[in-house]
Amino acid sequence: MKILVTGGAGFIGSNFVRFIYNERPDWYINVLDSLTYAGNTKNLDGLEPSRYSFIKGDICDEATIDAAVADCDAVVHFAAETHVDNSVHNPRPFVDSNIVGTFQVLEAVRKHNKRLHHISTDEVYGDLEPGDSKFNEKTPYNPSSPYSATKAGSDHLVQAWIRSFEVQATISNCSNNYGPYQHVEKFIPRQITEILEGRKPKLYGNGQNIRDWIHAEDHSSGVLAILEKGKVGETYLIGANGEKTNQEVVESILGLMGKNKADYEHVNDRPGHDLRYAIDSTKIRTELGWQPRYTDFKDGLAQTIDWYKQNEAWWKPQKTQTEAKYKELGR
Ligand code: NAD
Ligand code: TDX
Repeated sequence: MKILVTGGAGFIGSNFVRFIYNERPDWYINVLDSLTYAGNTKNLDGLEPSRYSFIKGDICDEATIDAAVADCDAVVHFAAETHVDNSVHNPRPFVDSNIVGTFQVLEAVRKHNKRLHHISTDEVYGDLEPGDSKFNEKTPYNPSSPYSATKAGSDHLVQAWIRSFEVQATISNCSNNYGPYQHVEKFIPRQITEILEGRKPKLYGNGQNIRDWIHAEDHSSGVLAILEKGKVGETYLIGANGEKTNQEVVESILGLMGKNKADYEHVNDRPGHDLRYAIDSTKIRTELGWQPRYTDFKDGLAQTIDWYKQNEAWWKPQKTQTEAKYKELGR
């Protein structure tokens, strides 16, 4: 089995590559990544060239993606612009990579008749009020940000290519991931590294927004289950029952890092900030027998904090520029 992983130098993509490398020793992995600010080849250090190769290239480039898809058995498509705040500030790259890029991936798998798994997000469903039922595979799409609208657009393209051209594709929509190798622009790594640099964690608005946290390794095992056992044409939601308010997460990080739990500050809210996400993952659990390994969020969080403590050389180069961008936004 030779798989092509788009976006494999990013946070979840690289986690998936390492997961497959360990779990499926007879598979060959080819990564295609354009190395935006979010991609880093260091995320893939240590993989044997006999089992892995890397192409620096853009999924929007027809010739590049066509050649890479022709040369594999299956594609797992992670490549995307992923940060909601960036999408509110400058939406264009989101339309390019998430919509046009996914279109090019679909055209290539259609032409070469290859299996595709498309990685999406729970944000395509919009947000929930605290008492609402969790998202499931039948929840109507209702995206709110340029990020989630372009991810929703990419899902619709995949669904259309399945129906119109019988492309052999599956889709997964996962909740908020955390773990090693996540860019310091994202919530959890930002707060850990703020504390490590002697500053206070920063909560948007009142801190009562709820996210449903899953460890990136559990997301990877869910994707592998779908790739091997999923039914073509189907969508699967991946989640680990990890709902927490942002305030609870910041308090946990402060506590685990030996700080006063109240030692955070409130900053300007994100425009259009979604209130709550929550995943009902019954389908993947019952139909594919998948279950998460990290069932205790605090254990996973402690492991993640340790990783950032031990890998300052990995995150330091991104930190100053990231905080300068936040300063411009007043966050
Ligand atoms: P990330 O921003 O860390 O990584 C994205 C990767 O894609 C980077 O390596 C980047 O260089 C690459 N990339 C971007 N545009 C590209 C292009 N045009 N051509 C080739 N490569 C390109 O993102 P992530 O958090 O690892 O997310 C990966 C996927 O998972 C995305 O599709 C995202 O929507 C989805 N997802 C993320 C989360 C989350 O919590 N982070 C949750 C659910 C779903
Ligand atoms: O400094 C911060 N303070 C803060 O309170 C940051 C960076 C974020 N937040 C809040 C905003 C959100 O309510 O924390 C929550 C999580 O924020 P992000 O890490 O930006 O994630 P989110 O907007 O929820 O989107 C993430 O999960 C779904 C990923 O970035 C997406 O790619 C994925 O699809």
